[in-house]
Amino acid sequence: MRLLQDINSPADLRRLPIEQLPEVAAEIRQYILETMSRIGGHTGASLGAVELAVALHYAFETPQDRLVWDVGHQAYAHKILTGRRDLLPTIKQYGGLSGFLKRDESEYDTFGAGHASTSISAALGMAIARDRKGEKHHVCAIIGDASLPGGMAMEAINQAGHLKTRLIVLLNDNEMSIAPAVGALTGYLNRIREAHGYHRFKDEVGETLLSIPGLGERLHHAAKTVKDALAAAVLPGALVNELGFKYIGYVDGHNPRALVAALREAQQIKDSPVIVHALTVKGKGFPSSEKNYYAWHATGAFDLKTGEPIKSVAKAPQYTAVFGDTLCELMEKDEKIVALTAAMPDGTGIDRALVRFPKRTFDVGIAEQHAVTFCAGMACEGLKPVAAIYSTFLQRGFDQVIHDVCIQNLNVTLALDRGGIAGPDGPTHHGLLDIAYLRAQPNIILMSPKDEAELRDMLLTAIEYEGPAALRYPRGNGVGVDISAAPKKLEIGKGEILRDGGEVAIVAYGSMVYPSLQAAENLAKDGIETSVVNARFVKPLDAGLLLALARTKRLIVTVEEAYLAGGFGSAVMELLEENGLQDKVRVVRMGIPDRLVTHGEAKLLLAKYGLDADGIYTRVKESVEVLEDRRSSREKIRS
Ligand SMILES: Cc1ncc(C[n+]2csc(CCOP(=O)(O)OP(=O)(O)O)c2C)c(N)n1
Repeated sequence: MRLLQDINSPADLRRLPIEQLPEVAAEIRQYILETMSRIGGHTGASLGAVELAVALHYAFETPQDRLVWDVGHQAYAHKILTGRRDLLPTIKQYGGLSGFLKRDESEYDTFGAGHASTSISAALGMAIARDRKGEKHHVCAIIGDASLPGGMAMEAINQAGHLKTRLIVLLNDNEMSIAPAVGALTGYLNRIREAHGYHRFKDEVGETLLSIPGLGERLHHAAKTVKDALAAAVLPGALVNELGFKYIGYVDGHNPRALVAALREAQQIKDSPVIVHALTVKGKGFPSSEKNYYAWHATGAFDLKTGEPIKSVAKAPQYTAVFGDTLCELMEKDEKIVALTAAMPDGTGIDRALVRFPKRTFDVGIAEQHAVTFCAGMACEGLKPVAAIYSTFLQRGFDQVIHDVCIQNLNVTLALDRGGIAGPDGPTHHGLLDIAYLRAQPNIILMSPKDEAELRDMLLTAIEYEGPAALRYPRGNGVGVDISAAPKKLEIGKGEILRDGGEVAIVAYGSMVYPSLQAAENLAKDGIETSVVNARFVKPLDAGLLLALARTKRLIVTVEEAYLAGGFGSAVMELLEENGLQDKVRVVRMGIPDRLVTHGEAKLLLAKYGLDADGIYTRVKESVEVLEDRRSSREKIRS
């Protein structure tokens, strides 16, 4: 780290001659590789954006000039250059750097991110604020080619072009999302690349024509008119100019000097927004990641020499894999089932269906809102769509779930992966809100399996249910139960009693069932007998079962891996209140309080909120003790 060791802020970088930027980039790349090989992270995405970060901080006067990164997963070089170099080894770990951008982590992180396609909207807002305040600095949004077609980015481009605001958009075009980028706009960007080849050819022909004595000028002019018409059909002009943007490109996104020149040219454009189109290679600079950039978008730890992942031995299959395989099994039997992912084929397990049923499986790109309404349309015509979307990303499709699916009571299945604490990706990625944001919606049923076998049953139940259905399951491995039985339909709104006895009932939802059983065993050792109920459904609740518990137990403890506000426990309390039983039984709700949950290992975070066997044991024990104290005080008063 000859140069990097002295770069503690972008101002230090800007003191270097431009010739040294490639060396700085090489040092950053090596540092990212060495660090990621030990701890894992968004390796490929960040390797692809090293020169972009170097050129941006060189060409712009940051932090006065505002850089607004989209998603933020590719911004490791930006973090290294902005005073966080030595903290990189803590990234995504509890108490360490965030894996994304965070306003309170650095003044250089002008806008928090994690979800895609927000940068142009935010940057446009900042540019408008700058203009209103009479300030002069630049605002530059950085966005990937797969995030550009996201609805929000398109809406922002539409407004920016209309307002003619001074704004720079740097397009980081590596032809990749996590999987290969999809969609017509991707095809358009590819055509720009091809057309540039044509442009060079055109210039060469023009030179030759000009050199013909006497006729050259006229021939050149005629040729230019015809070819410009042709060019307009394919070149950026067709889209970009019509929307009021200027276009600079394309630029080699791994050549800092070329990038700095393009950005400086963009800074001169005062009367409209401008797109700088940089071509990059995801995973740049490491043979394994360049070859297999799909798998290298984000990685675990790996061998720095061979690129081979350092794998931990998994005991049970991941929920995602069980979901993907079960879906294929069901698609085999029922031609009406169609499957969908929004740019996350691997992450959701839809990759299997994409291979086996390519005509019935869709990757719509980063377009969750469209994904939901697209499913609604298919359901109107009798298909049975299954949309596999992370809990956190379905937040994007909130209104679409209400307006297009639930109000019309359409047969759409929402399979929410990463329901619960997502771990190292942190607050933007935790799936802690889905119960609250879905429970109030009309017609929908909501469920969550206790293990991977029940996930199979619930998927079938959701698909066969004639109306909207959502199931949520956590990130990571199942609990290791036998999954060889064929999926069976569950009775809607029925929970199951797993353990019976005592004056206390623990009613657990989804991922919290097994820890509750474990807690019950430990409590029994202390002489506290508890019933344990697997709720299965939060909507409709098993009213019969819950009301019976309320009438017979002294304490009900609800446990969920979700925000308490609007969650499962709230639903139980509402049920008791509706039936006048709220004073009959003491209810303790366990879940996530109204607080931001940081990033870190999921196990650690769950323990922090008492959502593991030990935490449940302790909470139940304390609650029982409180009840005992009250009982003995009452008895004292009576005697
Ligand atoms: C709304 C939303 N959906 C899905 C994702 C998951 N995701 C993270 S990065 C990414 C791909 C982004 O591709 P691109 O913008 O081209 O950047 P690159 O990683 O190629 O640099 C996706 C789909 C997300 N962050 N936000």
